[in-house]
Amino acid sequence: MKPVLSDGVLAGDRRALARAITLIESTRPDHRGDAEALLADLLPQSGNSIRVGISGVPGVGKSTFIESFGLHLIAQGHRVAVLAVDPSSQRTGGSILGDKTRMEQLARNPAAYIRPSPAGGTLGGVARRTREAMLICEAAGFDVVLVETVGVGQSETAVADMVDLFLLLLLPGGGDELQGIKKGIVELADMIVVNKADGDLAPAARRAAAEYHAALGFLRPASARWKPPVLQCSALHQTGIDEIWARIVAFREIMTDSGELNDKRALQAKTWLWSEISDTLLRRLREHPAVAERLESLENQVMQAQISPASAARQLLSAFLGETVRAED
Ligand SMILES: Nc1nc2c(ncn2[C@@H]2O[C@H](COP(=O)(O)OP(=O)(O)OP(=O)(O)O)[C@@H](O)[C@H]2O)c(=O)[nH]1
Ligand SMILES: [Mg+2]
Repeated sequence: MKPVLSDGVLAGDRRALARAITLIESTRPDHRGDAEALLADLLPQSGNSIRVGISGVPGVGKSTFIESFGLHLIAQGHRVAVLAVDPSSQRTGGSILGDKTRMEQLARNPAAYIRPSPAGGTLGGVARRTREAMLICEAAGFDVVLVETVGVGQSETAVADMVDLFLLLLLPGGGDELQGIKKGIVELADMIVVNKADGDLAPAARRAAAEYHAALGFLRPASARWKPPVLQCSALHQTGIDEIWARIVAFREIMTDSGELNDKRALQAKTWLWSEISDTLLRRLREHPAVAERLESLENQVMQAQISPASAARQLLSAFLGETVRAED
């Protein structure tokens, strides 16, 4: 049976959209087949958006920024979906929902769709469900997808791996360490925005922007055609927002014309394929009775240096595959 759900999604029906995302987020094994059929239906209609990742430490103003930025885009006729990757979220309904007070207007706007991070699970699982939700939102006609993540390390890499442009929000003043930004995150950014450039904080924001501009000069940009700019804004007072969007549009134009955007998405899809394979293999391996039986004891022996990790791995793989895995394999 062809899932009619996909028709509802394609027609832009919000309830169908919500149900579709609930289906792909389901961890019930018997839902997975329906979810894959739905995605197969929708995949040809996906991809027509600009995908923007937004990250920054707690309190930098991500929610406030998404509210201002989203409303600015909607005023220009865009339709904006907001998703999140936050595997640490224990809060019911994930992080964004509890945030709806900060995104009050956006949450009420018919041209916006806000979906909290899928609750629980590994980063890999949460990232997969967010990627799939992104495709569904695109099929439903959202032409801008914002993927938020809180600046806690690994999740930024996962988000950078699923978006066209990764935007890092920074606080006025202080270097990376002072701001609690993990090593390597600045390198992921296609655009840096110093938020809270208003009132008493304006001079500090200018200084921070100049410092980051200088620091980026030492990094080799990911693309020869795009040097990550350092901008300033006030999410609270809605200043600098239009400039940020103008740069994102410019980025998309340059990257599309050169073919780099296509290449990037193709590579991301390939990476996604391999993470699906390794996630499934690892899960099956752990669940395999002959492996499960020996796992704990071998782990302990490795930890106590009684057996080498390589040899323990071979024993577990042999148990899993039902054939001997030799050192030279
Ligand atoms: N002065 C000023 N304050 C801001 C600005 N943007 C956000 N804030 C304030 O900073 C605080 C944190 O803002 P949020 O938008 O909740 O920050 P967040 O990054 O979403 O925080 P988490 O959800 O905890 O990760 C709030 O008190 C905001 O009002 C800004 O542009 N200027
Ligand atoms: Mg927030």
